[in-house]
Amino acid sequence: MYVDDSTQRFDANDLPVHADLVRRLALDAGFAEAGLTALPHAAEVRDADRFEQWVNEGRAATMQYLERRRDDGELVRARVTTPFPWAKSAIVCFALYNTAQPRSTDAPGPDAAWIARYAWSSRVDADGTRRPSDYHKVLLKRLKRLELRLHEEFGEFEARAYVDTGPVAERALATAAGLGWIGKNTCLIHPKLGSYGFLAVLLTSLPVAANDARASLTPDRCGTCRRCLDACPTGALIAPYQMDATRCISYLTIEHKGPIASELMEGTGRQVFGCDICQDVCPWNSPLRTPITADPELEARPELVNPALEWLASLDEADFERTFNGSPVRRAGFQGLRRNIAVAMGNSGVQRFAPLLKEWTEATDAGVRAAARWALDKLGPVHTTEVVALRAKTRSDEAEPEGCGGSTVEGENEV
Ligand code: B12
Ligand code: SF4
Ligand code: SF4
Repeated sequence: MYVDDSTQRFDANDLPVHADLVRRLALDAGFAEAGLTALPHAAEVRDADRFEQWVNEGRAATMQYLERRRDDGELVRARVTTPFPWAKSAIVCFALYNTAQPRSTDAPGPDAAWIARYAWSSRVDADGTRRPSDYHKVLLKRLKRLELRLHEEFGEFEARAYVDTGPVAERALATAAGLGWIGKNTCLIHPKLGSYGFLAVLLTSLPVAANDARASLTPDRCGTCRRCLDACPTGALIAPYQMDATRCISYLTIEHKGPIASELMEGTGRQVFGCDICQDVCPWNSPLRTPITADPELEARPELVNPALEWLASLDEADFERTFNGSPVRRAGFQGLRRNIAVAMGNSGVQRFAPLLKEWTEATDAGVRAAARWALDKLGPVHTTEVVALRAKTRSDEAEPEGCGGSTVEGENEV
């Protein structure tokens, strides 16, 4: 939850912090890369304007936490110095999650779903058991380790650690800290590590050494490339560097509650949780260029790579909890995942899914029902009178899915 820290006062240590020390300590704490910027950073006004425009154009869909304003109308997360006026520096860390597994764009079998790469993560416990890991928890622990080391060096100072869930525009800070550039797909791309990386931010009251106050920025290396824009199946990348989240499969399959608009279901393809397409086609993530992570807490869970739709559909609520407890996939919820599976089944062209979809047309969840009806229709001729009647019902219910106006996700976010 957002906490108004504007009233907090403390005595910051005056010793300045240096970028090379921060980077060394961040790498020791388990990150692949790290950068440092003084706050407010040089592009704060420009980035705040971009953020404000994005929100004002309604691109945030139902993610209301992005639109939170102070009493004076200022957007809380447009500038990091709004909620954290005491912050003098931002340390931004990058954790690579690129594993050797295939890409979503590699030709799969027709009955395979796709779960976004970032959500596969796991670690092997001392007893040899592989367990799901959630990057929020994994990286927050590393940020805390980094903070502790900085306290050993600098004594008392104020700090806040965030991985995804704070009122902080992490990509803007990462750019300011010199970690990479924002690509036309809106992702932060590190010139050596690509964009399959999580961001983690430590805000501190430590001043930055004069020489390091402005990190050297990475130039935009997208050039004339447009692969991500051309590949996005739902037209969510409405222009270079501009994303309309209401159309993004990642939003639709993770954050959006209730029915998915029928005109977006086809484009959703086989994605049942998140979407990697605009990153998979990016040359900066080419397997020839991008290293594979050696991070023991972000290893892939083989069963989540190209999972069979039939297996996912067979999970009941208890299985869902068992399979995804401790994993980011849990955020979609059981019904949300089932809705997405129904959409993917419709897009698969595999007729043997029809009986199950028919069953789901009577589901209690409106999102699952609408998706199952749409999917049956999409699968085409199924020769029973019952299904013909159902198609007629689908058409009369077409008004039901209404863009992205479903129920609101409360609280802070995950990707
Ligand atoms: C909301 C959110 C989403 C939304 C909206 C995404 C979006 N593009 O805005 C949805 C649910 C769709 C989403 C999807 C994903 N997300 Co997300 N998401 C966030 C979250 C919580 C906030 C992002 C936000 O504020 N968006 C609003 C826009 C306006 O802000 P912004 O993207 O930061 O702003 C930059 C652009 O607008 C850009 N810009 C705007 N106009 C222009 C013009 C020009 C010329 C240029 C150069 C730039 C530019 O500059 C801004 C500042 O630098 C962040 C975490 C955080 N707290 O920041 C994670 C985060 C961005 N997500 C992340 C991830 C991993 C994903 C997914 C890959 C997950 C998946 N596989 O499904 C996809 C990627 C989709 C994509 N192409 O972006 C990572 C990104 C890491 C990276 N390397 O970039 C983050 C940082 C989380 C984390 N801690 O690691 N996400
Ligand atoms: S994540 Fe998928 S839907 Fe969203 S912009 Fe990228 S390709 Fe398009
Ligand atoms: S696919 Fe091309 S345009 Fe898109 S982010 Fe990558 S380099 Fe930039």
